[in-house]
Amino acid sequence: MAKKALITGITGQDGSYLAELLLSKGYEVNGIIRRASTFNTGRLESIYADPHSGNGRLFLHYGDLSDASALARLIGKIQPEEIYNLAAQSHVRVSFDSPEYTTDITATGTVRLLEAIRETGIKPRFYQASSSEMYGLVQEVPQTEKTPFYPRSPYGCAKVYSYWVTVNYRESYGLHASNGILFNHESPRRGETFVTRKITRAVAHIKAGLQNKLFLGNLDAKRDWGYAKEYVEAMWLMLQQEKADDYVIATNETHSVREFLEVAFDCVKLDWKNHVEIDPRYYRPAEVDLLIGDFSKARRVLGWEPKTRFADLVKLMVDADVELLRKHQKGEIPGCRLTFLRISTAQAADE
Ligand code: NDP
Ligand code: GDR
Repeated sequence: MAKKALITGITGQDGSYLAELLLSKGYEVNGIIRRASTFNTGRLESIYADPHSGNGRLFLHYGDLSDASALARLIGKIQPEEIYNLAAQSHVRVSFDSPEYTTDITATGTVRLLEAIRETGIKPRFYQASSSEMYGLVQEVPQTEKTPFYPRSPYGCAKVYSYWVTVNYRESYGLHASNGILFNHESPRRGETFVTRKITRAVAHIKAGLQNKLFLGNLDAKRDWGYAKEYVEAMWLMLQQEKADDYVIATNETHSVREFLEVAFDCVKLDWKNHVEIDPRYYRPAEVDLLIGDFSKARRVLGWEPKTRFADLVKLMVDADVELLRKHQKGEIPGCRLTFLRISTAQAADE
């Protein structure tokens, strides 16, 4: 019998990479998706098979982290051995505009899921997508599993709650529950309003003559940027350990947004200074200035370490956006496949 996993946030950047990883390891993968008026399963296109073909091991179910009864029903029905909680309102800037909603999904959503697990009486292993945003205002560098938290946004505060409630359910109920404290991780699948992808998309458009200016906020912020595809392996490794625990996943390198711009524009032989303008709209009421993670515990216990370093990551993302734009311009993005997927996932609701 294939091991069963349940992923919340499967349609996001990390969810799609994790689903691919688990399928490659022989798992049956179940994902919770939200009903949306627009199509939100694009990142799963390459791994989705029509459930009627009988071949697929990826199953999508409608649900929402705001809907406790649906969560309990799904967990009871699927009986997963592993649950990965990746769903969140994950945009830090947006969390200042929608603090209550962010708290409901990114904080309370986690305890809803944990309670749903308790209600069903099964004992799956549980992964919580914790974040380097919990460190917020710099207390020490590099940040480790022992560095105190000082969140600087409603998002960061919500993630601190989820971190602690995960620890609490581990200690109170003996649940195998682990926090991955992941530092920023990026890829060609990164959401288009996060700064890295915003830059690499703009680079492709500017190079093609479709855009001239790129408006950004704070260029001085420093982040520890890694490659998402490698980070989901760490999530899986955490749930394979005999004992649940909390781990920093990072590269132990930090770079400013300005450095990201320099390398990205350099990939297509352009000077970023000719194209970037500051728009204070993108400033945050409170900023996280410096993140750099010490992943030595993950290396020691999980045998995990990052392979893709900063310049290679930037190049990989620029190349992907240049290629994506080329395909769009040539009409090579297959529309009919998208329609097919939309129909199939709609049918998943009737399971
Ligand atoms: P994304 O923003 O790409 O994906 C978020 C996912 O959550 C999407 O699938 C989204 O669905 C889903 N979601 C949002 N709201 C709800 C809801 N109310 N109910 C159910 N699902 C919902 O995030 P990433 O893949 O980048 O990140 C994954 C997780 O890891 C998040 O929790 C994020 O906060 C955290 N994290 C991310 C880091 C990063 O650098 N990427 C670093 C550290 C932590 P839909 O497609 O419908 O919007
Ligand atoms: P972050 O990522 O807030 O670290 O959260 P983001 O890419 O949004 O910002 C990184 C830094 O860039 C600065 N910045 C801009 N950011 C955006 N989005 N848009 C801009 O125009 C812009 N200009 C400058 C920001 O001020 C910030 O300092 C991400 C998310 O994936 C979280 O879910 C996750 O938990 C953390 O990473 C770790």
